[in-house]
Amino acid sequence: MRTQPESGGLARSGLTATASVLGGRAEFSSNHGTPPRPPSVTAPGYPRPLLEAVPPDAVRDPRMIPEPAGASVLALDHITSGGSAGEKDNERFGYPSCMGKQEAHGASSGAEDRGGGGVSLREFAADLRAGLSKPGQRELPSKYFYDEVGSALFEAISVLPEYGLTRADERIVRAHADEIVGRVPSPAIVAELGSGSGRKPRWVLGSLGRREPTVYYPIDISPAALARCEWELSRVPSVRIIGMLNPYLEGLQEVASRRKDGQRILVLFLGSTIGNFDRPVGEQFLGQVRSVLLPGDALLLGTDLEKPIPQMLAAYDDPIGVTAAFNINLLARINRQLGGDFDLRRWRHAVLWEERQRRIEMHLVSQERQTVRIPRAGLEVFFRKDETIWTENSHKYTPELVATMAQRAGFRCEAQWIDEEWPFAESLLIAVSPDSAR
Ligand code: AVI
Repeated sequence: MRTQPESGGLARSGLTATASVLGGRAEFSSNHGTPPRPPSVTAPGYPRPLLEAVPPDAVRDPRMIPEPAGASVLALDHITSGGSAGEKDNERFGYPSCMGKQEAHGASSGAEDRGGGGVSLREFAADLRAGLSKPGQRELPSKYFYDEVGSALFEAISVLPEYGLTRADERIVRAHADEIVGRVPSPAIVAELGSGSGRKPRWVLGSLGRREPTVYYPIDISPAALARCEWELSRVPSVRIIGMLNPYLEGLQEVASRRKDGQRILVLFLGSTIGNFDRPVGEQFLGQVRSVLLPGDALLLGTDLEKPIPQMLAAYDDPIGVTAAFNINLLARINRQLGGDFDLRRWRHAVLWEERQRRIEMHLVSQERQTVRIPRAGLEVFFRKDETIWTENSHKYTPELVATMAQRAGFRCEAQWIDEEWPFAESLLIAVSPDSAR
């Protein structure tokens, strides 16, 4: 593991060499059939889908969307909810996560119909209508990957030999927890955007707990994810856990409002979740996080780095098909929750490296002409052969780009650690005052 914590500066990583290897056009990889035509992000070229529009009222009619069995609202004393209005702009881009936490950006809280992972079925239906009726490239927000099945599949992805991201993230945090904590002034409280499995924050919390009694606020809109996180971390000495059932920014605001005089906040945003945002939205999000913090507060940001294209493609198209199942489960979820009749065997998973945006894209390819009905979303959609539904972006970074983004958002990069086995960066960003940022 390469360590580059240089106080007040960014040590060179040597990883820039990797970037030059990544020349050339977008590449496709699929173990599940012939590669699809590269989908176009900027130049549509597909005819408008055949779509039966449904009067908006029909969608609002609660009778159209029955309550699912076992709606996922857990009653946990120690989980607090500040209610939710929604980060509609950001939410449009489908904030991702590994535990349904991308729903943290706009899903309404309360006793609404839920489809698992805290998602409202009305919202799901509305997002389907918007994404599948898009002229040109159709798309679905990646936040809908994470129902119970999708979250389990993501857990499986995270242990695949081809997908080193999660292990690298954890390795760095584990190896450098003391150093990370040592760079955050005392006393500090910790807020995590997304509650994950609890494996990664454990090391930081352990280290903080040895320094001083501390409070950890995981922020997630999935009660199940918060409950699991709390269970995983309940034995870390001197750490009190208070789950925040909120969208990320609302939760963070709530945490900030609870801080006592002199306390610092350490925000954890791990797992390269930021890579699933569109780049400008990711940067904007960092700025929003900064606006909730005070100068001197810290953000530990995990970002997956560029690596040779075949390695990146394999990470999202593993030979045993777990990622394919993860992708196709999105259609299965539509069938389960909204009564869709997607024939899953007529779809295949496809992955490409988009050179200009420097991101992996995941798509679902229609293997033949077909019409799909989704009654509870009021949709009937015709798909041409080889037409794709764009389901996810996973942007990749260079260490320098992370530092630049951070700077534009009002942070300075205090230190960066890079895993050598799987290029991945953990960057400790310190909020600077607007004056010193100029
Ligand atoms: C959650 N997120 C950072 C993952 C990623 O790598 O972009 C989601 C994922 N999609 C396919 N495999 C993993």
